[in-house]
Order: sequence, then structure tokens, then C-alpha cells
Amino acid sequence: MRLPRLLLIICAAIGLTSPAWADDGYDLWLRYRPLPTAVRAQLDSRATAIVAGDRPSPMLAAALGELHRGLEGLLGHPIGSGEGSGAILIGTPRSLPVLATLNLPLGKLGGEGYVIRSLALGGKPITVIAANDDRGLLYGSFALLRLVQTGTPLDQVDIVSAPKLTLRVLNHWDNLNGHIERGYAGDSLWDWWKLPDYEDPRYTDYARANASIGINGTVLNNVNAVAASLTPDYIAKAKALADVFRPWGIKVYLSARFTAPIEIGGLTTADPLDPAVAAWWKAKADEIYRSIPDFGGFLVKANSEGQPGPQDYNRTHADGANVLADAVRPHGGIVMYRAFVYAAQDSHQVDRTKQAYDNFKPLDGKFADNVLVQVKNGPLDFQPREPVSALIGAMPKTPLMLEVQITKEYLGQATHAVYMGALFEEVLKWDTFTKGRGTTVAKVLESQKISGIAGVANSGNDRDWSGSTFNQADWYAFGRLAWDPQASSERIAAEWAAMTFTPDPAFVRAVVAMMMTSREAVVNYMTPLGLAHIMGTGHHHGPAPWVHELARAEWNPVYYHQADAIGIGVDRTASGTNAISQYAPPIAKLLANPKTTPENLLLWFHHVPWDYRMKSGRILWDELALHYQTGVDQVVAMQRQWQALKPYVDEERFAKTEAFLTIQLHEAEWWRDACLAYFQTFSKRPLPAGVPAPAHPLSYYQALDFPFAPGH
Ligand code: GCW
Repeated sequence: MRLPRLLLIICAAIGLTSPAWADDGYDLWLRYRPLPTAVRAQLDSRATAIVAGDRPSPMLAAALGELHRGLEGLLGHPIGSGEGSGAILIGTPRSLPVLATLNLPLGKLGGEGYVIRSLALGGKPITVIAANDDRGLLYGSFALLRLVQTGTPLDQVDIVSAPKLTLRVLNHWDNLNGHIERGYAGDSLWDWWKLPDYEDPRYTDYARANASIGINGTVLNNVNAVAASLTPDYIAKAKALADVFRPWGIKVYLSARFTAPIEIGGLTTADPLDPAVAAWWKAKADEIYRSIPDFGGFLVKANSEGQPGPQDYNRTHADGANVLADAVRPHGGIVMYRAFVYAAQDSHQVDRTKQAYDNFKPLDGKFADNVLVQVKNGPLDFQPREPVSALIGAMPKTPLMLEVQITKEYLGQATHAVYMGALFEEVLKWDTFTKGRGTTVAKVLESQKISGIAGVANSGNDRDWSGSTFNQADWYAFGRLAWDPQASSERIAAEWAAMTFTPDPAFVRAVVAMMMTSREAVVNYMTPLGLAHIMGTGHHHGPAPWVHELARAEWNPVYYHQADAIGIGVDRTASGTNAISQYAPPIAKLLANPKTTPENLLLWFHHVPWDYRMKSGRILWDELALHYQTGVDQVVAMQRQWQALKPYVDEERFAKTEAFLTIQLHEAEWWRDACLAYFQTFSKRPLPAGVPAPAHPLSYYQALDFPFAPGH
């Protein structure tokens, strides 16, 4: 809830700063509540004025507006009404010529980088935000606010920062009817029906939130696209959004349906090599650019899960991508072409986890220069833990865009507190060995001609945007890691926690500890030791490892665990599907042997006997059961940690998190009980000490049904 400023000032004056207020989470990490008095005095002396050049552009105006809003909120009074003589100078060497005399290291910062430096000018304490263009000033403004929010004094700041990836993009799986595929935070933010005539002020707040973490693009509609989003009516709606987002440095992109030339273009084919089809896409791109001159380009899901694509015309994915790329190239647009493909027919002959690589690797070098192949982090589908996709680093002539999922389709959806930053960091630090040791995913991405990362958004129209306060951290971490893929997710968590709740170090330390175990907790209670995709059918809520009767082999959880009387796990070595052969030789070699395979991926790569000796000395069955139990114990610990933080947190957000942790605990227990009851029918072994018997017989869990689970 946003309190009127006067009330805010009164509250601050009588010491009623947080946590006494209710807070519904709408302000995300941009809360700007008054700082503790001592910190405020220091800030006050350096922020008596904000000085910019004349006639600011809309983007600089946005940055200035945010600086005022933020600093005044943090100070608890208008800029200029405090004591002191310090000022904030913000500009480019052109807009504010004095900056050109300061010898600032702007040379290598590009358009989006910035310098923030404290110095003295004419005897006055000055904080400079400088950049080569207004985008850098926008990001620099948010960075300055972040410093203040996290309790950094401004007197010795010297920061030089530029994004390491060019495209930092959200993918909204939002349908035109407002429903979000895999959305757990309400309906779509985009009110397509009322657009373009009504622009919800929330669109601006969405853009502010993204700009604050450096996100510079958003794909408005679901990759499972309908052609209607490319009709004139919907282009006008997208234009309205683009106009709102532009001052915040955010370009819009659209998901394109491959058969749009037929469905809305009146053609009889969508064959990418047909000249009429190419002409249609060109004309369509021209039309879009007339409305949205800085339109980013297209995202495409083709020949995947029922979506049409070039293979329907016996053409390759490169043919499919290039026809769209040619259409947007004259305008500077790009195509993000997804590699998430697996055979349209029953594919149990070919390991599903191999198919993206099999389809795309041979096409390296065949894509137009404005195409990025967008690859999910793992070879399967956003599981709690997967190995990294073998495609990353394997297509040296093709820029790859990493796709991660911020929304937690397979990780407890809205209610489980699972810090995705830890997962993203694990992915980015994975060593692909594709150019020798140390070729991490982050480095693969950073070294490309065009570089980018996409995150499947977790925002919807819930008041708190993401369905829970802790889910907001996942959005935040995505943006921060997109800016610097080698950053530490733990430090990002600390930043987020300080901004979202309070910079009190005791609080931050405790909450970060809780966040950092949360990812391993979900792996433990859902899919330990490399298990995957044993969630409920369709909605992916809850455990259902027993499902085996779906039409296609790879839709069934049994395909992913292959439990039998001997053991559990999938043999992906040469004696099995040989998926390991897709990795660089040093990795393939490690993965060939269960003893040298990381235990947290053991069952992903090997079918392992129930009595296999693990590093702990325990047999696999006992280890598996204990991992499930550990996951439950970790949630209990998270509950305890949260309770201890009550004095720091406003009632509303405290209570919601508390209730969600209770849901998480119940569901963790459910996962443990259902999975162990089921796997025990194969292992035929007793549960080890410390693991309770399941609360119900297996048949109880198998009978559970969730026809109205969200996001499906
Ligand atoms: O497996 C999945 C999800 C689908 C999603 C698909 C994809 C948008 O369950 O909901 O569709 O991945 O990434 O295309």
C-alpha cells in the first residue's frame, strides 16, 4: 500500500518506520521507504539537488523522475529541503559538459553502461552519474538508488558498470485472452481488450521494475502464438505498450506463428522458401515497424509441441528462421528461434533430451546473422535440476540465447519459496569445456557477436506481481544476472532482500541463508540425485512418478525415471541412449562412469542399482529416501528461519510468506511420501532410519486429481 507522503513523513518522524505497515508487495524492490535517521542525514548532505542538462529526453526524464521519487522516499522529504550542499550530477559529456572535464572512464561502456563516482567539485560533495547515452543514465540512476537502498554511503562510490549481454529479455507466455501459460500470479498484465485506448498505469510500473534491473526487452505474447497478434488491431495494441516502455529502455518483441501467412495473410502455404511467403513476412515487418520503429523482432516456437514450422514443408529450422530474419533485418530487428523441439510423433526411439541438439547442431552456420537460437538451460524442460544443454557452446557459428524459466512451472509454482537465482547461477557457471576448461555458459554467452538471455516471466496481475514476495527475487535475480552473468546469486539475494525488506545486516544475513538453501530443498523433496519430470500430468503440480499410460512415451514420468526391480535412472551412456556423446569429450568422459558423474545428476545419466554404494557409504535406496527427508527438513528449517525474522517484516508480507511456507512443507511431505511409496514398490527395501512411513497408501496419492490447477 502506498501511503500519502505526509503520512509517511509523520510515521518516519515518530519512528514508525517498517515493519508496522502492511505492505502488499506492489512496490517490489523499489520501496523507497525512509532510511534510518543516521543514514538519512548522510544522504541528505549529498543530495540537496539533482542537476541535469537542459531539455532532458523522455528517457532522461524517466531517470530523473525515478531519482526524485526514490531519494525523496528514502529521505522522507523533498530534495533540496534538507541540509548540506552536495548534489547529484547526471548526464553525458554532451548534455552536461562539466562531465567531459572529469576524465571519467566512459570509453568502453557502450550506450548502456554508466559510471557513478563521488568527488568534490568547487569544494562541494558531488555524486556523478555519467554515461555515453541516456540508457546508461537510466541504469545508473537505478544503480545509485540501489546503493542507497542497500545502505551504501555515497561518499566513496566509484562504480563502472556495463551489461555483459546485449539482449536481456523477458518472455511472457501470455495469451490474448488474458490467461498466462504457466502463470501463477494471476492473469496477464496486458489488458489486450482495452488496449490501445486505455493504458493501465501499471504498465509504467512494470517498465520501471524491469529498467531497474537492466531488462531491455519483452516478448509480449506466448510462444504458443496465435496469428491474431500480428493483425493491425493487435499491432496497435503492442504499439501502445511499446510507447509506454520506450522511455524505460524496453523494446517490445512478438512471438510469431509460423503459419500466419496462411491464417491472416490468405496464402495457401507458409513454406519459408516460397517467395510469396517471404514477401508477406517482409510486408508484415514493414507494417509493424511503421507503428513501432524500434520493434525488437520475433520469437519463434516452430515444429515443437504441435506448433507449425518449416519442417511441415520439408524445410529446415534455418530456412524457417531466415525468412523472418530477412524481413526484420532492414529495420535492425532480430529473430530468436527456439531450439525446444522434439519429434512430433512418438519419439521413444530417440531420447527426448537429445533432440534439440540433433536438430540444431547440424545447422550451425546456416542461420542468418540476425538470428539467435534460443536454448533452454537444460536438455529437457526447466526441471529443478538438469545438466546444461549440450547445445550451449556446440554451435560456434550461431549466437545462442539462453532461456531460463523464472516462473516455477516445475518447482512448486506460486507457493514454494525456491530462489531461482541459485539455479541460474549454477547454469551460468557450468563448464561446457567446448573451448577448453573454463568455457562456462556465461563465457559462451558473453563471447558471442550478439548475446542474450531470455527469462520466462513470472509476473501477472496479482498485486505483488509474482504471486509471492520471494518469487519477486527470481525476477530480480534474472535481471541482475542478465546484466552480469558471472555475478554471485548470493550477493544478488542480499541486495534484493535489503531493498525489499530492510538493509539491516542481521536480517539480510538470515534471509539470504534461507534463500540459498531453498533451491537445494526443492531438488531434494521433488527430484533428488538427477531424477526429473515426475510431476503431475499437464499441470505439473505435485508428484506423479507412476504415470505411464499417456499416448507418447516421453510424456510419461516412467520414461524419465525407469525404476524397476534392479534400480532407477536413465542410462544415457553408450550402452543406453548415448546422450552423453553430445557433450564435449572431457565431460562425456566423466559422465560415462557413475563413479565420476556428479551425484546430483547420477540418475539423469545412469540406471543405478538400488544397492549401489554412494559416496556417503549408504546404498542408493537409502540415500534417495534420505534426500527426500532432507528436503522436508530444509523446509522446516526455512519456516523456523522465517519466524525469527518476524520483527523485521510488515505483517502482510510476513503472514503471506508464513502461510506459503506451510503449504510448501505439506507439499514437500506429500512429494516425499508419494515418491517413496511408489519407488518402494520397486526397491522392495525398508525406509532408512529417520524417514517416516508415508502418511497414506500409494493408492491415495495416485487418486489425487487437480482439474483446476493454475497455469495449465
Ligand atoms: O514443456 C513446456 C511447458 C509448455 C511450454 C513449453 C515451451 C509454452 O509445459 O507450457 O509452452 O515448455 O517451452 O514451449
